[in-house]
Amino acid sequence: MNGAELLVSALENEGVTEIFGLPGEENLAMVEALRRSSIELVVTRHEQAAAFMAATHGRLTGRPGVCLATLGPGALNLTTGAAYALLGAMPMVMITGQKGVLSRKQARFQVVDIVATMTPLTKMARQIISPATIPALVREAFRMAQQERPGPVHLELPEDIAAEPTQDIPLISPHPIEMPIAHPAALDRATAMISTAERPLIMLGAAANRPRLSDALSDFVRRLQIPFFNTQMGKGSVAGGSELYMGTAALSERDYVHDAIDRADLIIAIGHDTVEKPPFFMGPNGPTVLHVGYLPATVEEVFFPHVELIGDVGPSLQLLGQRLEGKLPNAGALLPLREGILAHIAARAEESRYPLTPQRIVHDVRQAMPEDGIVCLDNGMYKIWFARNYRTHIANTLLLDNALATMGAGLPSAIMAAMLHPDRRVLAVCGDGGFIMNAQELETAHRLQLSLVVLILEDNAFGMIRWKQEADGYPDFGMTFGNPDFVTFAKAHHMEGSRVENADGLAPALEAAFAGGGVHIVVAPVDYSENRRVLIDELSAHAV
Ligand SMILES: Cc1ncc(C[n+]2csc(CCOP(=O)(O)OP(=O)(O)O)c2C)c(N)n1
Ligand SMILES: [Mg+2]
Repeated sequence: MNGAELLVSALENEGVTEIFGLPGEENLAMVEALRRSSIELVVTRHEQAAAFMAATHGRLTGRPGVCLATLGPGALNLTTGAAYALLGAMPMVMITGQKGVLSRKQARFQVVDIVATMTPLTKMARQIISPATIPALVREAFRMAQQERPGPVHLELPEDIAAEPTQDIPLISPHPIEMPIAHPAALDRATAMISTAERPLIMLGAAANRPRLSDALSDFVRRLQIPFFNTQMGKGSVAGGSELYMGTAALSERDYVHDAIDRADLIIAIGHDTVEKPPFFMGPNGPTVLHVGYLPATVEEVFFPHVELIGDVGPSLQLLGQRLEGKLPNAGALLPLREGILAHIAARAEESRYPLTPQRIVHDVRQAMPEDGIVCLDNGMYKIWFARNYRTHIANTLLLDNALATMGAGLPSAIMAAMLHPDRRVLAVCGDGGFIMNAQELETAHRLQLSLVVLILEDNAFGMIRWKQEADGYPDFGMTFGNPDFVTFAKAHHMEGSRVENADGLAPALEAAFAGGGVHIVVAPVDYSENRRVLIDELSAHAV
């Protein structure tokens, strides 16, 4: 046995079934060990995509996804994925190669200090300097990646350590760890606060989307009957309970959902993570805020909770629910605002305009997606519209990144979702800018024989920034570009492509693409004049 083989058996011991990556010569012992193992090596065409996929695996399953890259250039290509997992709290393990540490026959060729590079981007970054340390390091890496707050870790395996003969050192088995539940004193304080609130409102933040939390959270909301809204990343965390849904805070202020937020006297913020663009701004005269989280809140200028309920969120909410169920005469105080808010959001959803309006696109996508269908967004203007207008009923059915908010993650995250859920419809929604950033992964999706539809919204521009540029009063400059013919582009990748040619064309195009199976590209021209009309003009008027 050598170091690489020991590392691979330690990964098997953690239950790893696939590794995403793009190897280099420094990984060859590792690749050979993988070939002889039960773990599948899923080759991607860019390391960044491998990291996005591994992070999404962590996000959707709660178990770390694993990615692999070589030293220097390969490892550096993982860094955006590391930041994506770090800010997004997604458990991930990155493994990179390195030149030998005991002898350097190629001097400094391709050598970059990757452990130092990864240190601020991870929860832990370590070089493996002897095979003997591998079992403990791997166990520690997985424990760190998975435990709250989850995130990425990095292990560097130099090629001489990978090749070094070693005995069969015993592995360390993982065991379940139950987190402590909120203290009774904190439960008393929270109970008193919620009981006396006149206009309570629940906010579901990013951590509300942890895969294991969905049942307990949904149960809590149904028991209390307090209306709720969510942040962008908290979207879909409550199953059912849709008669209590007040909207999504896609903007920080002035949107219709803020009618409820601004009137609340208590906000029960469950799992809010301040990596997200603020769902509302706390100020001196605002509502009281109760933070419910796995970990204490981070205090910011715009978020400084008054009371905290810390501990394993599911069981803690169960205890809180027991204390409060049926004892909240004011639970529904803000509910009368619901219909008005949702009616404004749904406005013009069926408008027949071509190019299509963002509202119509969201509406037609919802029609094409079954309740359990998974929509994976890249980053662009449409993200605000999807966050605001797309209704979800099942946890983690709208994957978006409101933390690093990086372009390029839409397609890789959809590939991962399609691998994990071959029985469900999966749709990547990308702008023409973001799609091209990782378009090379179409080949990966095709090679893996996935069923997946990619919707490209075409405005020949970095639309989001163009909108901000206009909103800030700058002249229109530097944001436009040309595109390949995406239908031909699809054909060149041995897949189907279609272009939406009229206002009623999107829904049937999506339906046909899903019915056809395999990977499909659907291109829809988008009319972004609604950005200004709704998100600036209409909402400014509404705020007055
Ligand atoms: C990697 C990266 N580069 C730049 C940005 C800044 N940015 C945010 S949205 C956006 C425009 C996206 O354009 P596109 O993908 O075409 O979507 P659109 O807004 O046009 O719908 C840019 C450049 C970013 N978030 N991530
Ligand atoms: Mg665009």
